[in-house]
Amino acid sequence: MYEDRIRRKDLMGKIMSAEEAAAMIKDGMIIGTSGFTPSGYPKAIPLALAKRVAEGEKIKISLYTGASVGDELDGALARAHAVSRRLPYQTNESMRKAINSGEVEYIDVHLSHVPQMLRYGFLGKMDFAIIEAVAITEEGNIVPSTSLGNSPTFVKAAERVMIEVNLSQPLSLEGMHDVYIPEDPPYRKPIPLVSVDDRIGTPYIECDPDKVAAIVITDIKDNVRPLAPIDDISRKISQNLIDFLSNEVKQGRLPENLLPLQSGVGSVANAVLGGLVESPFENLSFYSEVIQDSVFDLIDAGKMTRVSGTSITPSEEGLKRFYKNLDEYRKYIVLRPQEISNNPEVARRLGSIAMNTAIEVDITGNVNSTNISGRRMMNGIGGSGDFTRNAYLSIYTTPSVAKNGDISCIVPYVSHVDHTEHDVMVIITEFGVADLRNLSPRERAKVIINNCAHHDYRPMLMDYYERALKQGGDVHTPMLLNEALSWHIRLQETGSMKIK
Ligand code: 0RQ
Repeated sequence: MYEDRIRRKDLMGKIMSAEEAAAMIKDGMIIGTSGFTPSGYPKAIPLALAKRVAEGEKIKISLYTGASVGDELDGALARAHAVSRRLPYQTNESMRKAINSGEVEYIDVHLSHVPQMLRYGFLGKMDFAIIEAVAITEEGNIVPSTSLGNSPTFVKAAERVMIEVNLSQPLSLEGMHDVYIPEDPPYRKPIPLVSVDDRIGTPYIECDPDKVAAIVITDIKDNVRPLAPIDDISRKISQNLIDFLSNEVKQGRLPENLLPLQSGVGSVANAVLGGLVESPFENLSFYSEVIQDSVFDLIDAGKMTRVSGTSITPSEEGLKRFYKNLDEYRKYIVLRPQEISNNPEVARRLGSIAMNTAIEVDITGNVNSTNISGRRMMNGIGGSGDFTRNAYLSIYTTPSVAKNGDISCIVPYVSHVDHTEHDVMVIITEFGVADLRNLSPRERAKVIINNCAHHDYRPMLMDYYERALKQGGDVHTPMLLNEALSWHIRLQETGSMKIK
């Protein structure tokens, strides 16, 4: 059954149960795993580890991954209280709870930084890398599954490696990956990638067979997440985006097939990208990290011809479709390590159009993508910052309000800053587009309030803005220090940002 997947025969002796492999993991260890979104992450060993800890053994690990991972890893370990430190991104309910309660120290970091931070020695010495694979080559190298994430550097940096060979992952994923690890300064060279579909590395992760501590055979499927159905608001945001991009083409600021697109994670991002199926654009390319259902829609519609990412992140339906048509999709898709998919040098060179989602935006264009009311961690910055600062065009989309209108997503001042006004070029809500390029903070405020805010909040925002200008003294940035966070305080005290 698995013989054709473990082609280096002297590694057969390393095959063991998930329980035996998990028994090697001790308290205080630093563990790095494959996985980027609930895709291509190890499942059997983490579940076995969580069981041991739930049964009473005292183990707390530092858990490093590519990005978010499935419940078998983040959820099971968080519920077993087996994690003391976590980076760089998560979307799991149980992990989120452990982070916000202070049980887990969470380091919310740009995704492209993680591998080099590990190699530079800032993240400690990694004890084990646990990598999901579809196969092991004759040389002992690892053929990854549905994501690449940080796996190449984790395998290189870890003392030992555990491999989960997952029989549910089709062998035909082999050949889709392109693994390239840059040298570190002062020896780093330009990354030789000038086009979305360039291949610059190997189709496997290099691995010294002597480092392999365990091979576990499993068939647990990727626990992919459902995407919310596309609603009217997302549809309007998508239409506003398409109108904006069409005008950019008309003005000669973008070619007719645009520039390589990057799209964030989540239902809004998927819906916004999906809207391009109905757009006039042809021959689109995608240089991003997550490949969601909408990318398959665009490929199927003949609209998108080149796709580069670090992870296949579909819904359950999308995953079935991906597996069914894998031989076709392979012609279009390259999976890269996140250090390359999210690389600032490459994003700047290719001229990315970065489209990410905000939790809230303020009237001068600062964006909060991570902390609800400044304190409660939602997911993390993920790759949004990697792209935003380095893109040709950086766009943030958000519905104008959240929680049935009790929260305005356009606020006087953001309660946490992930992307500063210097990095954010365009804001889009269901009401319209604020193009902030070449605008001063006073000009930005008027455009954001008038074009993007919900009607219920526009007068309040305008009132704040006008009083900020009138406060006396020198005012470059319209801000009232004693009111900047007053909307969040009102929300906390009354359950709504509206004045009752
Ligand atoms: O709450 O879950 O209770 O319903 O936040 O909001 O509108 O469903 O949007 O799923 O697209 O997520 C920014 C979190 C948006 C995501 C964020 C509440 C809202 C809802 C989710 P419920 P929506 P999405 C590439 C790029 C950062 C990382 C990133 C994200 C929930 O896109 O994590 O971009 N981005 N990575 O009700 C309080 C507000 C709110 C609010 C929304 N102002 N206040 N709650 N919500 N606005 C990917 C990777 O790097 C892997």
